[in-house]
Amino acid sequence: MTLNLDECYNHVYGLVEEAGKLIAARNYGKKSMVEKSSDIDLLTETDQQVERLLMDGITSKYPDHKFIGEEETSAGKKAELTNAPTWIIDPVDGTMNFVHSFPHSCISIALLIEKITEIAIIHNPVLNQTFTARRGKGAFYNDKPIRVSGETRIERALATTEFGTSRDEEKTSVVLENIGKLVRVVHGIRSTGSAALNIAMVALGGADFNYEFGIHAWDIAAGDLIVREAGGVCLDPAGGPLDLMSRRFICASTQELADKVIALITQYYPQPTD
Ligand code: LIP
Repeated sequence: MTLNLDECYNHVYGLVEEAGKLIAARNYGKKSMVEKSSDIDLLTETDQQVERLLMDGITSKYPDHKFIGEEETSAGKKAELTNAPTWIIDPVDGTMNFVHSFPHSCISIALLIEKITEIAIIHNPVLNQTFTARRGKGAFYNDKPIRVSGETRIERALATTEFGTSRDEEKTSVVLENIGKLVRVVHGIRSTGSAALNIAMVALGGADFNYEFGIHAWDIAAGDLIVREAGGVCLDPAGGPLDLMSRRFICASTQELADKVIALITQYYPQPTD
């Protein structure tokens, strides 16, 4: 039976709103946390509860759907992207922000069927920001259509990027090298502390490009569709097609701008990939 994507979108949108209430209610309180891959890669009870709520809510209606969830994967489950309907979920993107009550964290969720993204939602419940897209139907911010800026000039571009959640020396030096190169050229560089919200800013036209090495599929899957539906491009940071599992990402308002950034930045190939 073919999946009714309207029904599917409405069901998941409702679950995201419900799960978002957990994040919003706890954002300004004290949280206990544990460290995952490094002392700056954090996990809270809320990350786990939100992921569970979303997965259980989806499974109750779509028992054959598969998942790639940040917390299940961090706990040792292998991330596997097959042709089956698969939900890629980051329950709290920007966990460090959430721990510090810095109000920029979000749920990022995407549905892929035969490895093609059909549905994407990025929801920051603390500031009531919701970015959505359906393949071929445009991108929206709080229900209003959005477009990328259309900027082509690197010297007029506002960039978003992150320092990441690893203190690995080799990676850190590439991150700093790239910021050093860009800060001398671009209009400005911003970090929201959430990869998904950084990407959403490009879709909104509030930023002109975003790149990051070391991100995971759950940080970028929803943002990828939202940016493309807003008229932007998403690529591998060396050029060529984006591989959601490669842990490498760049998006930009135009191909011309992406090409200029790609020509400038130093490459990094995180291992293992997703
Ligand atoms: C993190 C992002 C952070 C980015 C990391 C990671 P988490 O996600 O929010 O901005 O630099 O690569 O993806 O761990 O908070 O879900």
